[in-house]
Formats: sequence, C-alpha cells, structure tokens
Amino acid sequence: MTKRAFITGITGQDGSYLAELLLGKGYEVHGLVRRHSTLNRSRIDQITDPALHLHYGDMTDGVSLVNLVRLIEPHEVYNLGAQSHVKVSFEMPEYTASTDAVGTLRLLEAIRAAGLDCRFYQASTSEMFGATPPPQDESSAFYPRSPYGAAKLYSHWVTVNYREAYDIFAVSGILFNHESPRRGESFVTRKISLGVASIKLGVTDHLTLGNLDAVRDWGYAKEYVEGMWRMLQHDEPQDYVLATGVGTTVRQFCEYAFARIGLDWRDHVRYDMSYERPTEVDALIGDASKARRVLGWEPQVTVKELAALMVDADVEQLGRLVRHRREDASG
Ligand code: NDP
Ligand code: GDR
Repeated sequence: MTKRAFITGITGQDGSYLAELLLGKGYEVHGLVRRHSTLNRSRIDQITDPALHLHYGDMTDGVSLVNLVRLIEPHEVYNLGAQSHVKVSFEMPEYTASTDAVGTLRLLEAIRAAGLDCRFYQASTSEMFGATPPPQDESSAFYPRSPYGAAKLYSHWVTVNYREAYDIFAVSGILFNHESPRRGESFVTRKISLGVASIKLGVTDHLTLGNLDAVRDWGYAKEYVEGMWRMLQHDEPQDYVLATGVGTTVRQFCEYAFARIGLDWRDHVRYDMSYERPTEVDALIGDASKARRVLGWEPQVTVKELAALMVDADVEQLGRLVRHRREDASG
C-alpha cells in the first residue's frame, strides 16, 4: 500500500527536505502551499516526481484544512507550516498566534473530525525553553521569550492534549536550530554565509548583525527531517528533543564562516541594535539522549562543517549570479 503524507510548510527549508525524503521512500506526498502574487517554490522546484501534489490552503483558513484532510486522507501529517521568525513575531504577534498556535488546533480538529487513523507530527521548538538554562531535554521547564515561542508552546500542549483526549498518534518534535543552504536568508547562519559569500565575491565589504553572544545548538536540517520521520514510525507516540548537544555563539559561527574563505570576521562584521529582540533567548543547548536511545537518531554534521557547507553553497550560487550579471552588463 502506498502511504500518503500531508506536509504543511512544504515550501520551507524543512518541508522541502522532508518531501524529498518521503518521496525517496515511496510515499505519495501532498503539500500545502499558500497563494502568493509570485510563485515562491524555489526549494521544491527541482522535484519532478509525479507523486508530489500541491494544494492551496493556509494555516489561518480552517475550511481549507478540513477539506484537504478529507480529500487526501493522509496516513501521516507533518505540521511544519508556521511564521517561523522569532523577531518578526514581535512585530506580528497576532498573526503568529493565529498561524503557529490556532493553526495547529485547526489541523488537529480537521483530523479528529474526519475520524482518520492518521499519525501527526508537530514542529515544536527549543524556543519553548526560552529562559530555562541549558542543557534542555524533554523534562526541562518551558519559559518562552517571544510571541513565537508562546504560540509554539500552545501547539505543543494541544498536540499532547489531542493524543490523550482522542487517542490520536500525535507527537511533538522539540527541535533545536537546524540550518542548511536552504535556510531562509534572514536567519542568522544564512545571513552570515550569504554575507561571507558576498564579501568574497566583492559585492560588499561588511555584514551587519545584532547580538553576537547568543548561544545556539546548530545542526544540519537534512538530518533533522529524518528524525521527524522516525518519530512517526515508532510504536508509541512520544515527544523528543533533536539537537547536537553542542553550544556555539553567533560570534563563533562568524569565526568559522569567515575562516572558510581565509578572512578574520572582526574586520567585516558591524553591529546594529535594530537586530536585537525585546527579550532574547540567551542559551539553548539540547540533550537528545532520548532520540538517540529510542529512535537511533544521531546527528553527524558538526557546526564547523555546517558553516563550511553553507558558505560553499552560497559562494557557488552567488558566484553564478554575479557572473551572469557581469556577462549581461558587458553585452
Ligand atoms: P521556514 O520558515 O523555512 O518555512 C515555513 C513554512 O511555513 C513555509 O513553507 C511557509 O510558506 C509556511 N507558512 C508560513 N505561514 C503559513 C501559513 N499561514 N499557512 C500555511 N503555511 C505557512 O521554516 P523551517 O522549514 O525552518 O521550519 C519548519 C517548522 O519547524 C516551522 O514550524 C518552524 O517554526 C519549526 N522549527 C524550525 C526550526 C529550525 O531551526 N529551522 C527549529 C524548531 C522548529 P511560504 O513559503 O509560503 O512562506
Ligand atoms: P532563532 O534563529 O531566533 O534561534 O530561531 P535566528 O537565526 O533568527 O537567531 C539566532 C540568534 O542570532 C541572533 N542574531 C541574529 N538573528 C537574526 N535573525 N539576524 C541577525 O542579524 C542577528 N544577529 C544576531 C539572534 O538574536 C538569536 O539570538 C530559529 C527559528 O528557525 C525558529 O523558527 C526555531 O524555532 C528556532 O530557531 C529553534
């Protein structure tokens, strides 16, 4: 029997890697896409597999979710769709809550009302731990520090509640930061790798950042989507932390990224307080022992390797663009 998966957030970093993973395993994959005035499917454009189907909808539109769940009758639902930028959540708190908190409720209700025997994955986040000091694991206290973190905490608990109240196989993956060349350009690691590439190619000579002291646990996104899938294959619905266990400051990440092209970050990084958040999360370092023990999940790519692979990808991609522009300009 062909398994059907429904992915919200399929056009995002994780959604695109997850779609590739599931198609590779023989799944029929259905993805929720939002209507934009111009298409923004660059992360999934390369997928030519006819088993991929895209449907218009939105996490803020319950009717679209109800209709799609009934139409697709998925065996597995991965809820990755969200306003995922922490700083933006301070500027758009209500929209963030509607998408990231109530959106999950809408989707769970659609599944419950359809009476489907389907497994549900919720994209929870280390941001729910917020001010709780590291290391953080599944039993650590939650203390979100942003509208994003608070909205995701609602989704986390409503996922637990639907599991207990309605016996739905619903799991919450509490994932620490994970990055890749497909990372959105306004998240700090990608901003750094793109900045480094721009400096190498002579497009600019500096990069402007906010708080360099924040500590994050950065892993490679491709490995994390494998963890999501494993959570849904286990016999029991449980919640898991996915993390590398290694804490790195934004400053250190800069050091690694600039070193890749033989430069000293201190000569090129400027500070701008407008990138600071009203409340910051100082340090997140995860303990993923449970995922290692129960799911056999273990990340391989180190933060240094991650910085290098992101810089290399941006140098190549931006290099192509710059060459084309120069060719065009020279007629
Ligand atoms: P991205 O920002 O790359 O992708 C977010 C996705 O959600 C996009 O496909 C976006 O669509 C979609 N989306 C946004 N708003 C809506 C909406 N109102 N209705 C439907 N879809 C919407 O995020 P990531 O891939 O990095 O993360 C995936 C999930 O995991 C998110 O929920 C995020 O909060 C969570 N998470 C991420 C971590 C990380 O380090 N990457 C860590 C822990 C949790 P569009 O392309 O149209 O904008
Ligand atoms: P985060 O990721 O908030 O951890 O959320 P982000 O890359 O945005 O910030 C990480 C840290 O870097 C500091 N920082 C900057 N951040 C950005 N974006 N831009 C800057 O210029 C800059 N300068 C310093 C931030 O203050 C912060 O401390 C990500 C998202 O993917 C969430 O969706 C996810 O849930 C969490 O990771 C786990």
